[in-house]
Amino acid sequence: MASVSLLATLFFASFFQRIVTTTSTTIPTTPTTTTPSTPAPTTPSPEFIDLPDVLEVTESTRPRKVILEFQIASANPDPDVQILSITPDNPVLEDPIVNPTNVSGVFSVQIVLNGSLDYETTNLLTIRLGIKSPSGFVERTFSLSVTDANEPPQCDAHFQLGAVVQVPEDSPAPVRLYTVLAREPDDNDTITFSIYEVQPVSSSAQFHIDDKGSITSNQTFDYERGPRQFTVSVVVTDRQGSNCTGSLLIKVLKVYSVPLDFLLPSQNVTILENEGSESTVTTVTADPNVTDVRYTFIKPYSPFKIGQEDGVIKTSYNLDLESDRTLEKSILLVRAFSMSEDRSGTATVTVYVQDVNEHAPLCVPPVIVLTVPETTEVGRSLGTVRCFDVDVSNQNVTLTVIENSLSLFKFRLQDGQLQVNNSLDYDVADVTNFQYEATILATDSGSPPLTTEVRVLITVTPVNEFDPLFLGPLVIGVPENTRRGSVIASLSAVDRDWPFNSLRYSLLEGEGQFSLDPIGGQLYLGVDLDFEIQDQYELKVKAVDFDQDVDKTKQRTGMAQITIMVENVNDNAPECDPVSYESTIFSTLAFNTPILTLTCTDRDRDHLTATITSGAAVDRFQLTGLTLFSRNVFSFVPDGVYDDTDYEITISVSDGKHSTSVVAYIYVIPWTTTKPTTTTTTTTKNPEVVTVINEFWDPQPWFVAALTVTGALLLLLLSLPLWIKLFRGTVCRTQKPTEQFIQGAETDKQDGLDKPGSSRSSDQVSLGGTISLSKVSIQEDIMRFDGKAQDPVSGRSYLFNSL
Ligand SMILES: *C1O[C@H](CO)[C@@H](O)[C@H](O)[C@H]1NC(C)=O
Ligand SMILES: *[C@@H]1O[C@H](CO)[C@@H](O)[C@H](O)[C@H]1NC(C)=O
Ligand SMILES: *[C@@H]1O[C@H](CO)[C@@H](O)[C@H](O)[C@H]1NC(C)=O
Ligand SMILES: *[C@@H]1O[C@H](CO)[C@@H](O)[C@H](O)[C@H]1NC(C)=O
Ligand SMILES: *[C@@H]1O[C@H](CO)[C@@H](O)[C@H](O)[C@H]1NC(C)=O
Ligand SMILES: *[C@@H]1O[C@H](CO)[C@@H](O)[C@H](O)[C@H]1NC(C)=O
Ligand SMILES: *[C@@H]1O[C@H](CO)[C@@H](O)[C@H](O)[C@H]1NC(C)=O
Ligand SMILES: *[C@@H]1O[C@H](CO)[C@@H](O)[C@H](O)[C@H]1NC(C)=O
Ligand SMILES: *[C@@H]1O[C@H](CO)[C@@H](O)[C@H](O)[C@H]1NC(C)=O
Repeated sequence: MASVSLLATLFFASFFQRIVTTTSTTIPTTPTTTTPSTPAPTTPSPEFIDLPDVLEVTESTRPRKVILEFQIASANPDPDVQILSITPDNPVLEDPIVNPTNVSGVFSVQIVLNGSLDYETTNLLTIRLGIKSPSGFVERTFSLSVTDANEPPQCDAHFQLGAVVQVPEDSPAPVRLYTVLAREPDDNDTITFSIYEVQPVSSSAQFHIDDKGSITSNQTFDYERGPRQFTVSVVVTDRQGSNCTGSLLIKVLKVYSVPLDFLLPSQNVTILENEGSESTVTTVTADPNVTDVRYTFIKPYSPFKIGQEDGVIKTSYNLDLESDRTLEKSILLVRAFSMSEDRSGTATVTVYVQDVNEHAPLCVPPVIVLTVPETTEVGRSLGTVRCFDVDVSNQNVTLTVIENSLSLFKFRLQDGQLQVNNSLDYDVADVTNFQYEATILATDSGSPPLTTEVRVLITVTPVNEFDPLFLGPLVIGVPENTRRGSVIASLSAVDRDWPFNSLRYSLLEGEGQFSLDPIGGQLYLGVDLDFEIQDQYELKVKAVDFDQDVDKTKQRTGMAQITIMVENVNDNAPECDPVSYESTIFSTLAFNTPILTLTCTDRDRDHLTATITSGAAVDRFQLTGLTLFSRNVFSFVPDGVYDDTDYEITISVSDGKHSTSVVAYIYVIPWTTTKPTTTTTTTTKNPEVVTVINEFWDPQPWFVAALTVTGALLLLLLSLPLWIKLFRGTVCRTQKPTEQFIQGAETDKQDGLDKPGSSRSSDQVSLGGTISLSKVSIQEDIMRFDGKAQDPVSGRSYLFNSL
């Protein structure tokens, strides 16, 4: 600085000297001493014509300017006008210029300023002029009054042209650079200094100039980084606004000093977040040859601190990226400096804090518990799961549904929305409690990934969707002999709603005749059936389900029309009316001519068959259907074989199960030419019935009685051996009739009737085909015959009406 000031002062000094010198040289050193010439007697002496006494000239009048012009008269064609003296001595004027005018003997004289006038040094000059001519010498004096004018400040010429200073870069701030030299010529005027331009413009703020013209910079210069030269332009202004300008070129000089180097001038360090406070980040090391190195951060970084002596950078506190994202990257500038030597250096440490996957995703809601009806349609939303991850780097969360075997394919996720993917059918047997369980797994994108589970528990409530449906058969056959109170059918209906087939049965129509077990569906018969009276019943049944919906009142009904077909059972014996027939035929009656036809019916409409059961008649007659025909094998040969003429034919009419006996009395009229031939062909017409009235003997009652007893005894006596013989021969055969007897007895019992057909059979057997009449026959036929007798001689039997 001192040197700069000195330099400037020297300049100023030389400048000043030059001014002084110049001033001195401008002063004419050889004042002309005019010697008045003696004018010629013949010629008039020259004279000044219009020279003023006082001439005012402003000090700002430029040199070489004509300040005064006047005329002289002279007879001499070449008058010599001289400035004889100037008081004070000052070569301020040039030699006067004399020119002739168009008037003879009159000349014009011009006074020209030689140098500058200065009011401040000389404000009044006295000038002596003289004209020398052969005719004489004339002298006059006039005053030059210098008037004051404002003069601009005068700047140091060197500065005006552009001063140059060189500044070492290590100069401490504020740096004094230069003092502007400027002078105010006017006595009572002052000057001010100001900087009006700085190049580069960006550095304007750092330069200042004080009221003494001293230029300083309040910043240090940096040869490496900053601009290496600046131009500062200064204007010096007086109070009148006049100015002078100049500029200063500042050149920054590089200062060579040995920097303190780091082993690693730039480091990239990556650490993990949440490692706690005081965890070591890295160590910076400067030149190990320098012993007293200290380390410091150029500016403070709160998350980190540095060991002043060892250069170990540690964390100040636990660095958590989740709470402060700016920690991801920090650039630390470390300054190392030596305390003894004036050396320092800077290193850059870039610290990257890496995210650690510490937080599992957070899901809302944390669990999904829902109750939905089983009819919830596919695609229906069951809720939306939103998951977030607070970790900085792995905020992508993927959701997946994990289903168990039961809930497989039941649910799906679409943009976080849990949807029904398949029917949530309640009506399946293998769902326990009707709850579907699944898990939504939220996985973050960290490594290793962290997961969060969202439990999904969907309870499905039943909906009564299906009507009960009756299963067949809807037509039920029931034998008519089914007992009242027995189960005739088990109705069953199905219902696909779970719990399956929880149904109650009831009768809509047919109550009274039938009853229905509401639970088991058993249909009970409530009436006695009789096919012959009513062979069909119509029932209307109903099945109502229950407990198949959350709303217990939601029940469904299934109905069916049941037809009970009464099946016919052979439970009636054939009925013949009349039970006794009479007919008289000729012995020659053709075998294919019906004798009589039984009028028998069966209420069960069974096919009836008739069989001749009385032995004697079996080989004489035959039955075709219910029609009796003669076999035409009678032999009436007088004195030869002479058949009976009266036959009592017991016929059993059977419907296959039950039988009824009828009796037919056939009287055969022997024909003269009795020959079992086909002579009856002539009698194919309806036979003529001839009633033959036989005369009979009518003895006294006592005689009849006695005779009857005698006959009976005789007959008994005669038939005893025969009976023994027959009995032996039919021991085996008697078994059958016994069975028949038992069956018959049962049937009779069932029917509640007491038909003595059995005794008749036993009679037939015991009598060995001899004609006998059962009590019933007698009773039935009592209207016509009430007596029977046998001729003891011929053995012929007779029926008689005692009336
Ligand atoms: C100073 O200047 C002012 C105007 O500029 C003038 O009026 C005054 O007379 C001056 N004084 C002197 C001592 O020259
Ligand atoms: C005019 O001034 C110059 C110097 O400035 C000087 O040399 C010269 O003699 C002067 N002329 C007269 C006539 O004084
Ligand atoms: C001489 O010249 C001046 C101007 O140059 C003029 O005014 C004057 O009239 C002239 N005189 C004569 C006599 O020509
Ligand atoms: C330098 O001076 C300017 C203007 O006064 C100011 O804004 C700046 O802060 C100063 N710089 C320094 C380093 O003092
Ligand atoms: C100096 O003065 C002149 C004339 O008055 C003016 O044009 C110029 O702008 C001034 N310079 C400065 C830097 O003010
Ligand atoms: C540090 O990382 C930056 C950018 O990632 C790279 O440009 C630079 O070269 C690295 N420095 C070191 C010392 O590895
Ligand atoms: C330290 O000094 C040794 C020997 O004087 C020199 O070889 C080495 O380069 C120096 N190290 C540094 C970093 O300047
Ligand atoms: C995270 O998700 C966004 C948008 O969905 C995607 O652009 C990005 O690549 C994903 N990032 C990773 C690491 O998967
Ligand atoms: C949805 O159901 C379909 C079949 O119905 C199956 O193919 C698909 O995988 C299911 N989707 C999910 C996510 O379970």
